[in-house]
Amino acid sequence: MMAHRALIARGALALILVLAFGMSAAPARGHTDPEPLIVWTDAGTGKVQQTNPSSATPISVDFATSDEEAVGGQDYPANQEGRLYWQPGETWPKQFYVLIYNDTVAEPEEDFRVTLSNPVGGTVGEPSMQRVRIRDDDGGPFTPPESVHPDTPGTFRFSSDVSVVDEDAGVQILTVLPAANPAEDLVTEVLSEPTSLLVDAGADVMYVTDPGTGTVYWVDAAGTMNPTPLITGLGSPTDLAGATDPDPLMPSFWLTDAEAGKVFRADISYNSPPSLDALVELLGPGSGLIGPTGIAVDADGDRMWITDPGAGVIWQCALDGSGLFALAGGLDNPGGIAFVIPEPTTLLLFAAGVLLLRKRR
Ligand SMILES: [Ca+2]
Ligand SMILES: [Ca+2]
Ligand SMILES: [Ca+2]
Repeated sequence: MMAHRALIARGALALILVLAFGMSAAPARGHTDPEPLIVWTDAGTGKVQQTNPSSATPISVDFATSDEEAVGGQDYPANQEGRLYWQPGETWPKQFYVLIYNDTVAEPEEDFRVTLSNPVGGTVGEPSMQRVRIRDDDGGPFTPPESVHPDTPGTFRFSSDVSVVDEDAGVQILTVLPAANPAEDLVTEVLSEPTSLLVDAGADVMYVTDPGTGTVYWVDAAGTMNPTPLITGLGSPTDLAGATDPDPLMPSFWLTDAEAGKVFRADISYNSPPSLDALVELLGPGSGLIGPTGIAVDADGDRMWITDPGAGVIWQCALDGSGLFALAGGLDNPGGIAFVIPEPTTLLLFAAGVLLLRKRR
């Protein structure tokens, strides 16, 4: 159980690209394609959120000094201030410096503050202020500062709440971490531990697993989560995979239950609202699975693959669970899995080469 929980936490952030015709609630705009959205689950906060990857804009925040025991103009230049910018895609910390004056007075340590304000594209979190403690070099006593370590990820904040600088150093470097581009809640309800998402763009429906409560919910195109779960009573539903069945009125998806060691197929009826028509256990204890987590489905090829960190195995079987065998074994901790169709690079290069030869003639 504990092992499974750790595995779930590791794979907690599931990302999925929702194509234009999918879950966007935006009205159609003529013939232009609507912007895609990135939708993800966050098991830590219990949220299902979304953002438009094209909407990222520069973000920025001000910094400015103010006195404590250290006095601007005497111990350091007064009113040192500026603004830090992050362009879209820049997610790393930025640094700036403040200047220190060296005097000849024997004195105890002296602090001044540097504070963040006026955020654009995010909010200011903790630590929003860094105390700079000047250590005297003229024989005065020194008391080291006590540091606390608040950190509010996703906000503008200092890398630490306090730093020490020698009076004769002349300069102190401070580090600020950026806010994340803002996301909006797709689902307003907070779930226990949402992990995996599956989008059925054709049906404008999204499925969300919540291992914390052993349920699978569904969400409509407007982001409204049906309060009645689609599936309940599971041990720890971890991952979903699917492809619409040839019969569009009876689509299915496949899911793993890491705690129960099972793999299910869920058959859905798209009446209004969608409902679970049948939950079919395809693989369970005795099949060899120990703690299946990730799942990928190739509906055309009638195969699926399952990661099993408990067994250290990637399993392959038919979509009905038959013909199970270990495709790969001896793995340390296999987690996510995806089905990829490689592009025919070799063929394209060959064709380009032929064109080149013909031109040279
Ligand atoms: Ca001084
Ligand atoms: Ca001095
Ligand atoms: Ca001094």
